[in-house]
Amino acid sequence: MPLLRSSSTSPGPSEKAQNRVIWLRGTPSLLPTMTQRFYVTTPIYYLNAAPHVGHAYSTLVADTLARYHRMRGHDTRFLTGTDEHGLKIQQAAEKAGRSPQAHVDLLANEFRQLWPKLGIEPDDFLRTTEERHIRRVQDLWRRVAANGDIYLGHYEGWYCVSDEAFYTEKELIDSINEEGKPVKLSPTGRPVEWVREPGYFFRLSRYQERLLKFYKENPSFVQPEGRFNEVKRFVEGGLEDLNISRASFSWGIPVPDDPKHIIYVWFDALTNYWSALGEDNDPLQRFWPCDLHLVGKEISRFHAVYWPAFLMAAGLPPPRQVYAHGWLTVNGEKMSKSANNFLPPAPIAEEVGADALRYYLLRAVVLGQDGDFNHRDLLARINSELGNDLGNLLNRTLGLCSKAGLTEAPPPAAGGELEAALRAEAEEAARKAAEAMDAVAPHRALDAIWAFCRAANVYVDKTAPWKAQKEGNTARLHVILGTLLSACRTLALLLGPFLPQKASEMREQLGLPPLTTRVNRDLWPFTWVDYQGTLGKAAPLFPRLDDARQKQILDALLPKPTEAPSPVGAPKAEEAVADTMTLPVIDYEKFSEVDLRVGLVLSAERVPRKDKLLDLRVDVGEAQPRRIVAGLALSFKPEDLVGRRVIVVANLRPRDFGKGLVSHGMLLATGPSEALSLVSVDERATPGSRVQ
Ligand code: ME8
Repeated sequence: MPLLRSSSTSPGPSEKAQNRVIWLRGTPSLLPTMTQRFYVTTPIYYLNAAPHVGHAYSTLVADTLARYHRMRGHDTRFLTGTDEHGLKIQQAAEKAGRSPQAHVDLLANEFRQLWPKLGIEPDDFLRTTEERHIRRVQDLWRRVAANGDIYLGHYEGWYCVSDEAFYTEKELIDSINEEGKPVKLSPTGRPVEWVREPGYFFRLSRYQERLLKFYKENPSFVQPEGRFNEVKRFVEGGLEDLNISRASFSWGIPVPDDPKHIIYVWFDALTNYWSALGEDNDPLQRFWPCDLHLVGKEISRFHAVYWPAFLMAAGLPPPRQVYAHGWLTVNGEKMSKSANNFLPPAPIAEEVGADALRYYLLRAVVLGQDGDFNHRDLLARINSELGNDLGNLLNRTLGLCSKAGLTEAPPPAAGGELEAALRAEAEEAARKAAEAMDAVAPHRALDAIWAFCRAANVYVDKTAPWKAQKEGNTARLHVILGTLLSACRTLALLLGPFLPQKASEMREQLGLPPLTTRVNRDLWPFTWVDYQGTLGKAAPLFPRLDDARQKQILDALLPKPTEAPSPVGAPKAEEAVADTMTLPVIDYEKFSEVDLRVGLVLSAERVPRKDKLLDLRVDVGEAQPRRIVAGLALSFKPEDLVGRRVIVVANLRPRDFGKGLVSHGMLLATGPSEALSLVSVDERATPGSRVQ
């Protein structure tokens, strides 16, 4: 849970943040006169590629949290931006035939202009090539150097340009390149190179104890907990001094007083969270230390180890929390160049609306875990959850009001048990959603809000207002419609952070003025309020997407493979006969990561226009048989395979052969593709049992 902090005084520019903050946990109404602050950041994105749905995800979660805290009356700041220095950017610019500055100017705009299209409204957008940032990076460097924590040395070791990270030998992965030669890769699977150059070092080794003490004193510093354990293990394993400059290229911020060196891109980038708050006397300094750095899981070490250590060395307080979220795949596949599936978010928002995209990402992905962006699931949720549950509720309510001849909300009335129960549901939803948002769990908040939305729909069915109308029971009809209007008003408030556009459309239809937030005024609907006012004009909130429209959307949005996929699900023939002696020796741990299972082939069919492929259904002990597409057709007739027990690689990433043909596993086989032998087991083996 992030910690909220309060200040009873309005901060003077020269006050030291550490002296005036009081930290509070959880919902804050205990100290209503105190201003609570919330400062949230996203990673600043590299400009070597266009923004995709992964970038949108982090930024969207931060935006939703910021909107929630603003509604709670907290003094809120939300920062995002772009990471524009380093060798990776210099190389990308060279490849594009532009100067690095022209290159970053062009790409930074793509990011900046994207956010409003997704309803994302950062308070600040920082570019690391801006003067205000450069000055503060050099300032931080000087502070760390003045503390005796920077020295000039000589670096010799592994560097990964894609990760912009130095690695020790033991962190690297042994692999084989396309020519079959052994190579070393970074822990993220990218190429590394041996670097030898003079460089400045940060005395990270001095900070092991202080970091461990800090972690102990701040038990929720990194979330989720599993990531925190990884960070702790890394620090407990011993810390080496960190190279924090480069001398072999020039696209970066010069080291103060030694411009032959440029500052290492991570020292530069991490400082954005602090540099965006201006100089020491800037009123924005009240936001330091930051409450929440929201990042992808792959960069938790930079944020949870190096960044607090740099800050400690500079005499500044470390951030309050780092939340490392999981990675998104697209229709079950990792985003990659070859799959051509780096999904740009703007076209999705154009097709289905920004709020539908926001809802999908926030509800369908459990923050902290890996998740999948699935186009069909997106459309299904728009129709069922947004259209049927939410849109219809508002539409039915306003429709019933209009039938009853109401242009104003009826006067408040207590009603009976059903009304009391719905009011209780609303208050419970508000409480649970606030708790979830305080714990950085937007998906849980939406679960709670939807439970209330469904309860309101059930209330309509149970109270059957059309009956009251038919019977001429106006008093009862007014109680029901008044309750429903109040429920819709509550939903419009609860959904404000998640669906900002639709929430304000809901308010408009209900005849409510636009919501304006103010520091120290809590607008969260913890208590039920009877809606009173003049009703607005009804219009469908999420019009139903019929089959034809869904097809049109899918045609527009589904990634198109750029290259013909290789025709087999099983390994290529030449790989299958490769001499294993050329492969590196691996530990049992590594082998045990491959989930081999006994499978029973239930059906097999040829694939039209793919003469090597067979489309199989294989029982691997799960609730449903798996679809496995394998390159077996030149060696087997489909009917020969049915009933055979085979060995399935069950945890291989799904592979998309195009046109909806997705393989969820691979069969072990050997031989050239026209004379394959399948690896099989005898009939005693139960489908689904592990092979090890
Ligand atoms: O690492 N799923 O920048 P970057 C979810 N400049 N989130 C994803 C994602 C995916 N598949 N792919 C990317 C950098 N992201 C540095 C950061 S911060 C001081 C410097 C999101 O452009 C996620 O937030 O590689 C991840 O951490 C970030 O984009 C990486 O962006």
